[in-house]
Amino acid sequence: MAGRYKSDLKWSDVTPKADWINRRQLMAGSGALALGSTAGPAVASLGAQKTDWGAGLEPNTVEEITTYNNYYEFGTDKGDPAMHAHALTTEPWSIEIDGLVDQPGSYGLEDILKSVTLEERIYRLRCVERWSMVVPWVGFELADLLAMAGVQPSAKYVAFETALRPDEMPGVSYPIIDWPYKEGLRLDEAMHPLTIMATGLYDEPMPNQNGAPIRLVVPWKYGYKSIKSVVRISLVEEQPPTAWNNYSANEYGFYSNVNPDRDHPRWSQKYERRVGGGLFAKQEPTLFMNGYADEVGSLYAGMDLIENH
Ligand SMILES: Nc1nc2c(c(=O)[nH]1)N[C@H]1C(S)=C(S)[C@@H](COP(=O)(O)O)O[C@H]1N2
Ligand SMILES: [Mo]
Repeated sequence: MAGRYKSDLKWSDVTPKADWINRRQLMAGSGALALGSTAGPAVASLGAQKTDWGAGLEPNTVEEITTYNNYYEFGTDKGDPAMHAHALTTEPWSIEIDGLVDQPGSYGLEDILKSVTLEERIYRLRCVERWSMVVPWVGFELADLLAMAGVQPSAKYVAFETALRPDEMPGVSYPIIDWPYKEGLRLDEAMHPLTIMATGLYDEPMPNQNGAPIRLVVPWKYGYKSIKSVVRISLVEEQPPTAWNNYSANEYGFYSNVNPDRDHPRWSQKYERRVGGGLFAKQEPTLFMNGYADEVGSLYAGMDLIENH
């Protein structure tokens, strides 16, 4: 498609050797940082197809990506998910697909994975809190999963829900948001080829703290739209309620497209800081649509993006 970034580079070609060493230490190391439930030095590579997405972007290290997280079900500190998310049971896993679809039902992750092609997608991730990263995700297009279920013409939006497991998620005993974590997209956003369901990163199964075994990734929106550990996908006619919008609608809009011109009521969104750059990392200008405006700008033609923030 037009606007794809062109390159033959894979993350392993552009990741400095020090990161490899980091990563090997990590994998040989503590269970808290284990990569997925079968983690350990013998974990098989996912063998994801390399793609053109993300050429020229240098990924953050696996250590940065797996130790600086937002996953409030496991605590609100950036280090909490790495400490606690190992308790999440990720096998077996299924996603309930319901609402306006031809084939509603429970879709086993194993079965889903038999009928999709895993690709590596190196994407920028921009959190509404102003930090950013670059992550080499492994996943497949959400459109492929929606096609399996058969979207009916009356469907206009897609709603997502994270697992709610009080026994495994220490964070849900605090009523920070109205659990389970919920998100939503307009159908055309969900069908866009940039929108993926990710099952891994750095060519390994998804670490629990990053949303194992399967999470949404929508790179042109603030990170909170990219809901983790998805157990339900509903095709609906009306704009669905979402966790952060319910919490504070003026701060967190339904669209949440990255936009340097629409400040958060409590801080400017003009700049961001890349995780891993050290205490004195310089700020960089926030990119409109997180740098993906060429691909997705047309989805919002004619819309007031301040009002529809
Ligand atoms: N279920 C769930 N999904 C979630 C979150 C969360 O707290 N719970 N945090 C969101 C936020 S605010 C961000 S920035 C990203 C962070 O993804 P990462 O930890 O893989 O970098 O996950 C998003 N998905
Ligand atoms: Mo975030």
